[in-house]
Amino acid sequence: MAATTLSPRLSVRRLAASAWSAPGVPSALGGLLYDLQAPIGIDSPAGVATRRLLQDGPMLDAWCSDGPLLAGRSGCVRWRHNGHWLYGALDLDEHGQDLEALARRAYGDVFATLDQTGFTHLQRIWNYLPHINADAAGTERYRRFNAGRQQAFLDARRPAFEGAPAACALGTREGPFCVRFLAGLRPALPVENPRQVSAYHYPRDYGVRSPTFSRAALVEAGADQVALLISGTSSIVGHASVHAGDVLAQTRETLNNLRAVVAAANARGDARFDLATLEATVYVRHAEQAPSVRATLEAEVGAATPFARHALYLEADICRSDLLVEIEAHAFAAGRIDRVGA
Ligand code: 3EB
Repeated sequence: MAATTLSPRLSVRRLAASAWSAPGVPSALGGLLYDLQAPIGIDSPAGVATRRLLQDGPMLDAWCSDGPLLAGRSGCVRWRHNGHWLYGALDLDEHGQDLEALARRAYGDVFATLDQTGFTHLQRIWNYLPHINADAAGTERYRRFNAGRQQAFLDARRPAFEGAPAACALGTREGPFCVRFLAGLRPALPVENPRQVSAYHYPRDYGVRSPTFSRAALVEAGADQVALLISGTSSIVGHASVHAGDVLAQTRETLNNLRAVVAAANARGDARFDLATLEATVYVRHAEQAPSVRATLEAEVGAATPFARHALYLEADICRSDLLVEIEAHAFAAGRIDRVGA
């Protein structure tokens, strides 16, 4: 295997959607566009229906690396790669199909993409499900999604428990079922949160099939950089949602969980991550609560920190109906991953 120092560097650029066609950005592997209908021109990424809060103008996260890109399709997945990193996207209209079957097929196509391109290892997955908390024949749609997702991992003989990729799953109020993913040539190192039961071990009260994700992933990002990719993080302690109905207490508990994940990541190598320098995406269920969520984050983390200044606030539903806020984040730091320790 090639030395990781020879890999081109992976980076994320958080941009106004209108900057997609700016110099440099067209070589992005892909863009996660947080808006359903941003008119951003030729070859623009398909958006997800998460409305920006507190500030105007749709944003995107461009996942970038160097070198010529190869683009292709595998089933419903559109992908681009540079020989080191692959970014894929799919958008499916349900047309009344069962979400469990749809998720199983979608993830089947994700794994077919990985098999066909040789990018064996998922690093991060983003899921956007219309009406995530709605009931479908007696079962919440998120739970149906979990059943189809886990089955697809098992179908493909991929780690559905320990070793699952970092992920998030948010609810949209319109638009298709969307999956975005980043894959690479080496496995990410999964990181769990000691304050929380691993999601893949949640008890059956949360659905007969557990969610398939790790709390975070450490990734060798090239040029001796390590990326910390933190999954959607919410006000869950153990396996229970806490502070029902209190969005500010949920925000503070979510920060406690983020701190714990950062500490767990820092124990797995010499790269040093810090809550204050994470680039965060903050999903808020009720748009009118966004100003007080922001004020709480600024009070807790510091209004002048990169965390507070770069945070992107989006309207979305959270995968449990008692959760009002969820935060995901990424950061890059110089260092190496300790795959043996801990
Ligand atoms: C949680 O901790 C909150 O189903 O992929 C967070 C991150 C959550 C990812 C997923 C769900 C997912 O259980 C919800």
